[in-house]
Amino acid sequence: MLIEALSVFPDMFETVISTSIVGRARRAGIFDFRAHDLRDWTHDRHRSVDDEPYGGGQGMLMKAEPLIEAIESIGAHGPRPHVVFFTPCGERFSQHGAERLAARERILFVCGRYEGIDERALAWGDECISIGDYVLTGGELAAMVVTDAIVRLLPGALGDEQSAREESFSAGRLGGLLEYPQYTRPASFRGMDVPDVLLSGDHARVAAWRRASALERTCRCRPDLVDGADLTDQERTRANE
Ligand code: 6GU
Repeated sequence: MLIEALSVFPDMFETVISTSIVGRARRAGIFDFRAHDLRDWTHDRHRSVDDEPYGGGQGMLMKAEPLIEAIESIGAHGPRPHVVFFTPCGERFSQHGAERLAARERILFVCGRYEGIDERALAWGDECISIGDYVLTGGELAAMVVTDAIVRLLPGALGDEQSAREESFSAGRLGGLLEYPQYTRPASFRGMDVPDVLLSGDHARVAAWRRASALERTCRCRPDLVDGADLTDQERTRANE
């Protein structure tokens, strides 16, 4: 997979793309990443990428021409990229969205800055993504969040193929519940003890405790997820108490 970013701050991506699991996956050839400087597609002396909004109002907008020229010229070689605009007006990103994007051969992330993007440029995109209900100064961090979520799903990116599937939000073993609480050594620390059941060696009891804990935690922290979770009748009853 090839992931590219179009940005006025192309250097922002370097650390994320070369560190830890994402960095290892890149060095292993599981994906490649290229950042493009939007100013390379400007033609004026000041290399301007923004201008004032028609109709008035505060702040500056990203101009359509450099964006469109850049998208066309980046896409002119190789497979057609799936073009994603990052803007707070996009559809909210989710694990399902990560799974969808992870199946693409080539993705171009277009990172918005300033107060917004000239609406006409959006026609050159396949979708708009927001990473949540808060406002960032630009789409670069959002693009890195999405890159991280995608890369760890690519075959071979994680040491253990299972680990991408069994955690929070995946449709796997936990059926859309949050992950259960976990502990490692020591068993006792500053008066805080690991639950006895986890030390019991009784795998069925451990599994039952984890399932009940995942349900309890989901009810407490993310009640919005409970409706869509895959629960037994008994769990559904308990969740509604
Ligand atoms: Cl994609 N961009 C900006 N500027 N702010 C955001 C966002 C994106 N997603 C959430 N907030």
